[in-house]
Amino acid sequence: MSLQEKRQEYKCGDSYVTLADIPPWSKSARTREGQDISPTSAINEKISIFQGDITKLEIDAIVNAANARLAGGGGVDGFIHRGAGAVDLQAECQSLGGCETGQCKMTGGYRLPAKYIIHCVGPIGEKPELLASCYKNALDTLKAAKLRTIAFPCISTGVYGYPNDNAADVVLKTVKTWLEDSANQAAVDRIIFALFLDRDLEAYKERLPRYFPQ
Ligand code: AR6
Repeated sequence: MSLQEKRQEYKCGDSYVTLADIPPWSKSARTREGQDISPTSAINEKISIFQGDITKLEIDAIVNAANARLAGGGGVDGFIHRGAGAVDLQAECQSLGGCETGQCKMTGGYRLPAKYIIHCVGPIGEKPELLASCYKNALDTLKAAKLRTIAFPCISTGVYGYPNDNAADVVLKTVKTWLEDSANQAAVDRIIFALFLDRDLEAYKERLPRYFPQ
């Protein structure tokens, strides 16, 4: 199926967002913060922030903040199931036998603009190692599948109650560490932080210059 034909099938119609619409962090405004740390210039090409609905992104994979039964639910999980076409996605999810906290499983994207969904089960409450494990496992899964673009919602910070600011620190540290491995860095084109709420946008804007100085 050509891209034009696939676009006709998107449940979101023509409100999809392409990678070309999302600048990398390297093109975002420079700030004076964090200048005592050496610039992470190559890595800065590989990350972006995007405020909005993750289900609109026309990229290789979007991450779902799922539950252990992979049964669908509210929050971003609800958006993703509706955007994919709930019946088809639910059938594939049911065949997977659930997923442990901190782990992930991949499915097709169905009628989403994204080709695949990587379903991560985040911790309930503040458990930094399990949250970090979600992000690392999703990135390893992306790389193993030879996919190159991915977007993450703020896993666990909604229904599962992880404090937003502390989660942002865990996420940025984990992603930075993953990207510091040169094979990982070469394997991906873009890691997008899809931020739905203003408070998360603020948390990331405040921290990005510290973790990824320009
Ligand atoms: N795009 C991007 N981010 C979104 C969207 C969206 N369309 N919608 C919500 N968010 P949550 P959790 C943000 O509660 O805390 C479900 O019922 C939201 O603002 O979706 O990991 C599952 O089935 C928040 O910042 O996930 C599980 O049972 C973030 O996504 C449980 O909730 C995560 O909030 C998982 O809870």
